[in-house]
Amino acid sequence: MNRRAQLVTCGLPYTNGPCHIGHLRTYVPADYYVRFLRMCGEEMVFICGSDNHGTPIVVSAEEAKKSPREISEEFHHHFDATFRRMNIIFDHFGMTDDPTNHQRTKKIVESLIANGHVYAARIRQSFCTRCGRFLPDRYVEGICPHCESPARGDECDQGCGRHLEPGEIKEPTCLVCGTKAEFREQEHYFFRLSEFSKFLEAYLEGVAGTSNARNYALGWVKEGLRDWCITRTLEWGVKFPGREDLVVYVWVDAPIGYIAFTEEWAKKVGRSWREFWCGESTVTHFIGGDIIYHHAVFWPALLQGAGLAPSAAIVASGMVKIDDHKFSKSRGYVVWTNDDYLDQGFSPDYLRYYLLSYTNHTKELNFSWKVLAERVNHELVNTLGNFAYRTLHLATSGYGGVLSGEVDPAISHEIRRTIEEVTAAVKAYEFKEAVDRTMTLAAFGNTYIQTNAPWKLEKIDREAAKAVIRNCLQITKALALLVAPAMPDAAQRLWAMLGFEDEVFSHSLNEGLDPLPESQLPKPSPLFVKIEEKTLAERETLLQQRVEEAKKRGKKREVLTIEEFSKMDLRIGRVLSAEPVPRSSKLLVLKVDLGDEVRQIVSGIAQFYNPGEMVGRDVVVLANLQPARIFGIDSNGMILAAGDAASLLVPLREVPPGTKIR
Ligand code: B3M
Ligand code: ZN
Repeated sequence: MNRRAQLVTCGLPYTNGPCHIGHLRTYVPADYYVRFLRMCGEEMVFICGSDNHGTPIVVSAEEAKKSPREISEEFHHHFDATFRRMNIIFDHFGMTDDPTNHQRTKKIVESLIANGHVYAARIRQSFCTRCGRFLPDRYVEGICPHCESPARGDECDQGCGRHLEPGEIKEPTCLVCGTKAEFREQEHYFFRLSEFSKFLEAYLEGVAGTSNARNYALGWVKEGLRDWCITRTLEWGVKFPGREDLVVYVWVDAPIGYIAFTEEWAKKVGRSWREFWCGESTVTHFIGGDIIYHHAVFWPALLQGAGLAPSAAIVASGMVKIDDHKFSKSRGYVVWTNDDYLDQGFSPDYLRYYLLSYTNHTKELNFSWKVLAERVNHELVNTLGNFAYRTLHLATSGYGGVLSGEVDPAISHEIRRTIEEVTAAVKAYEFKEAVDRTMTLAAFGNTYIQTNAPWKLEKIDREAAKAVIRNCLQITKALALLVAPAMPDAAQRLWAMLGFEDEVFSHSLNEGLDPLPESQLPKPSPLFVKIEEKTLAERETLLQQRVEEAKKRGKKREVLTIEEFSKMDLRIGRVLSAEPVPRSSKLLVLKVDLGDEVRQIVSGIAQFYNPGEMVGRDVVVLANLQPARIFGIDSNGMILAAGDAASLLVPLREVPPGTKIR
């Protein structure tokens, strides 16, 4: 067994918005991992904190008319409290803007400089003449130079996912005022990342964790690394040593937060942070799949450059979808941890179970209320809950509690095998497999109790019935311990129903094999409750409404510039002839005089107008619509009409055919 402690961290949430299911997709498995290994007897330290710096927070603070520190403190407390409600319990939850991190960042940057890994260079940077400032990172939007997708200043978030260096983005516009930005020269500091290629290749070959982290990062390193600009022109952040006008890039001081928070924790408990960051004990990072680059490329190079030990493992989770749509707060595809879930009275256990067992950790996870309800009702209620309840009910109603005697070796064998296999899965970061395997023990118990039917057996052989119940109680005990890291609340309740007065977490998994002491047991109560149809429908409706509202909002916000409007060639046309289109009840083919030419236009108005009444009419024509073939007839333009009954737009006073509409 590993006698050294293991430090586990989670990616730090930015303090500019509330906790949602996307966050939990990383934190719940990390919490499960930590709790599980603790129950295997390992010493685990679980560290996280909030990420307070960087432009997203400054932008949000400006919008909220608050200081970045104020807004950071608010969301810091929000995350701290929300994680606790979800039973994600860190040993320490710090803030990157606190003095420990300012000091630690300064020291590390100074040693990078002293070790020759940093140089100054003049670069072109986006500058907004209207706002009169440089536009770091999220202050600017434009086009990705690699894949031409719309991108943010420091990241191609909608396209290839690449990190963008300052000045790289094409067609930059200022996010605050919408003005086209220009490029201006400015002095910045660079980290010689390119010189770490060899080191990174070797490091990544050996790093533990999930293969997605290792493989993506190796690919990037092999593509070739460029030096990395580590300063920004911003007030908010950790000052670059010796420069009052520059702060370090948030992706420098945020991971250093992991060290600072270890320091803060170590101080509380009288230990040293060096134990973890100088190579003696291991560090494992749990992160979202979108920040692999930062943790598997920048971060190990920074640590190495500063003379510290690169982390032992990187565990990257797949992305979250909502109802098969890309997770998107602005488009309404989001589940807020408090408002939508916990405040509605749902147990943290259910969501934890779902997040752990929906799919492999590195795969995309789709959340739907329907699937949540199905899995809770079928697996938790019908399998695990049902088995535990039947066992405890039989034991208490027929025999008053735990019965004396030996557990069948075949049952002990099954329990031992489960513990071993689940442990192996957890250590391989296969959390779905671990939780599913745990549930197969519950299913095994159900089959066992059903086949042996102690309620019948007791009428012919009471001793044999007792033996069956004793076996079932042993399985129940093992289950309480095994499910505890996934569903702490349910496990604790089950533990109490088994007659224990202490905390299930003070016990090790292997105690699942130790016989239960003979004792009286309290009357059991159901472990889980079903999610009702009605509740499910409410949740689904709310999500749909939110998506609809977001659509409406999105439409309203789509504004055209006058230049864009004038791209439309709208003109008055006079209908010269109109004929029905063979085999179509909806279409008329019109010849329209546009002054200097006659156009053929197919129009879907046959249900509302006879060909005869169209001839001689003046109508509004969109003349530069892309030509199309409709029912085999060329159509070159569009007649404008309003509403479902196609009320034609006509000029109020007569104008000659071809007159431009402005
Ligand atoms: N604050 C959030 C993210 O990009 C970012 C993580 C920092 S981890 C050092 O997911
Ligand atoms: Zn791109």
